[in-house]
Amino acid sequence: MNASTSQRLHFDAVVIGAGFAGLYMLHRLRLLGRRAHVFEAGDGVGGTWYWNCYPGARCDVDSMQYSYSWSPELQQEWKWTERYPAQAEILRYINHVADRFDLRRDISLNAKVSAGQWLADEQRWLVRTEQGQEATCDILITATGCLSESRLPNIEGLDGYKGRTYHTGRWPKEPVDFTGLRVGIMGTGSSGIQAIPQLAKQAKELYVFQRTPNFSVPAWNGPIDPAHQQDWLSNYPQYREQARNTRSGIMYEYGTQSALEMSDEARAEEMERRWRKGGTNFAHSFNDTFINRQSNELLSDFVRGKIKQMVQDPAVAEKLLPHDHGIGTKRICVDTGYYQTYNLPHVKLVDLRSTPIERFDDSAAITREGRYELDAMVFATGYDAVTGALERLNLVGEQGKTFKQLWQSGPTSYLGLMTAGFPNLFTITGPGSPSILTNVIVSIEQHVEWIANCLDYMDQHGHTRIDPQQAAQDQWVKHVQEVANGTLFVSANSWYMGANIPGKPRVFLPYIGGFSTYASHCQEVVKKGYEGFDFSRPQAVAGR
Ligand code: NA7
Repeated sequence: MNASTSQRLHFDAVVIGAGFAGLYMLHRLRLLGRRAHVFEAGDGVGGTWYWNCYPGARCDVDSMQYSYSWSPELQQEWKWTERYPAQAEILRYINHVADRFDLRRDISLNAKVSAGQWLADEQRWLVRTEQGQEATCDILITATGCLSESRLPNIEGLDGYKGRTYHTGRWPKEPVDFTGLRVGIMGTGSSGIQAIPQLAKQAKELYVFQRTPNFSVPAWNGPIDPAHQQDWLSNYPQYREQARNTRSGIMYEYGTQSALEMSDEARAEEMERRWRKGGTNFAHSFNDTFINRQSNELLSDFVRGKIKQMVQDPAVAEKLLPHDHGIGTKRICVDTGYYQTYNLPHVKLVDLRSTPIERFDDSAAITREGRYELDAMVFATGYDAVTGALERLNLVGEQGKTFKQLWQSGPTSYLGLMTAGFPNLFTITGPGSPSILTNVIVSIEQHVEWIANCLDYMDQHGHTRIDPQQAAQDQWVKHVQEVANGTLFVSANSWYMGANIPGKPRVFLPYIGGFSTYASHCQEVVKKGYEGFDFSRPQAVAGR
C-alpha cells in the first residue's frame, strides 16, 4: 500500500501486527475473499522474533512443535537445525512463510497503529499510524502479541547516563559488540538468563543486577536429532492433534502422579531423569506442581539443590536461590550455562534487594555500596504483558472509552476474543485466553481459525456487526479468575499477574484452564449458535 497522509483507504479487514498471528490471519482473510491489510510497526515481519534479536535469544518450545500446522507442504519442506530454535532461525522461517504465501504485498511496514476509533455512523473502525497513514475497515483484528510492549525501569538519572543502553525486546538490527567493555544487565527473567552467558563471552566485566532470582532448567540444546525430526515429519497430523488435546498445546511428558504419592527415592529419580532431559517439560514432573504447595516445594527444592551444585561460591549461590515463589508460578526459564556463568572471574552478581540502584550518573550505576562504572547497560526488564500492547493502540470504542480507561481494575473480554463496547474488533490471544501459557502458535491458530469461521458465518447470514454480550463477558471474566485462584500462580508476583508494572491491577491475565478445555469451550459456543455474541446488520450498512 502506498498510503500517504492525505489518503484514507478502506479495507474489509485490517490486522495490526505481522508476527505469527498477523500473518496467518492475513492468509485466512484472503481465503475468505476479504480485502485485508496489515499494519506492522517494525521494518520487517516477525513480531516478537523480529524485535528480540538479543544475544542468546531462543525459543523454549521444541523446534518441531514451534511452527504453523496449517500447511502440510510448509510443514514438510522446512527443516529445523537445533532442538530449540534460535531467534534468527525462527525469523528466517517467518520470512519464508511471508514469501511462500505472497503475504508481503498486503503489509505496510514501519506503520505503527497508535490511534483508532469506532465510527458509529459508518459502523466501521478508523485506524491511524504514527507515520500518518489512515484506514477504515469493517473488521479490525489485533495481532499485537502478549509480550511486545517492552518496559524500562524508572531509575533516577537514567536519562543522563551516557553509556550505550539496550532493551532485549528492542535490540538493534546491526551487530552489537561488547568486547572489552564493562557491561551491566538488569533482569533475570527468560531474556536475561539467555543473554547473560552470551554477554559474558564478550564483556571485560559483567555486572548482573538481580532483583528476584528465578528458576531455570538446562536446555541441553544441540543439533536436532535427525530421527526425532523424521518421526515428526512422518507423523505431523497425529502429533499436532495430540498437542491440541493437551493443556499447554505442547506434547510434554505430563506427570501423572502427585509428588506426595511417590517414595522419596522414586521422586528423586524422576526429577533427576527430567532434569537430564531438560526444558520446560521439567515443570510437569508431577500432576500437582501448580496446585499443591508441598509438591511444588519438593520440585523447587530440587532445583535449588542443583543451583548450589553448579555455582562454586556459596554466597553467590545463596543469592541465586529463588524463595519468593514456587517453581513455574513465574515463567520457568530455560538456559544454556546460566548458573555456571557466575563461576567466571569477570562476572559479578549484584543483589538489588540488599543494595538497590539508587541512581545513574553519566557513567555509572550507583548503589549504597558504591559505583559500578559501565560502558553499556542492558535492560532485560520485561513487558507490560498481555494488555500493554492493546492499551497503547488507543482505540476508542463505542462508548467513547479506550481499553486503558475501561480496564482500570483488570481486562474485560469474552473468551479473550472480543470486548463489549468494541464491535467488530477481535483480539488474537487477548486477555482471558490461554495465549502465553501455551505453545503460543497453537493458541494463535485456534483464534485465527475461530475468527475466520465467525466472519464466514457472518457473511452467510448477512450480518455485518458482532458484539459480545455483557453478561457472557462478565461470566467469562469471573471464570478466568476463579480458575486461576485454584492454582499457586496467583501467589507469585509475576507478569501473568500484572505485578511487574507499578499501578497495574493485580489480576491473572491469561486463562489457565488449559488449551484443550478452552478450545472445546469455544467450539461449544459456536455449536450453540455463537452463544454470548450478538449479530446484526445496522441501518448504516444496509445500503453498502
Ligand atoms: P520478565 O520475565 O518479565 O523478566 C524481567 C526481569 O527484569 C525480572 O527479573 C525482573 O525482576 C527484572 N526487573 C524488572 N523491573 C526491574 C527493576 N525496576 N529493577 C530491577 N529489576 C527489574 O521478562 P523477560 O523479557 O525476561 O521474559 C518475558 C517473557 O518472554 C518470558 O517469560 C518468555 O515467555 C519470553 P522481578 O522478577 O520483577 O523482581
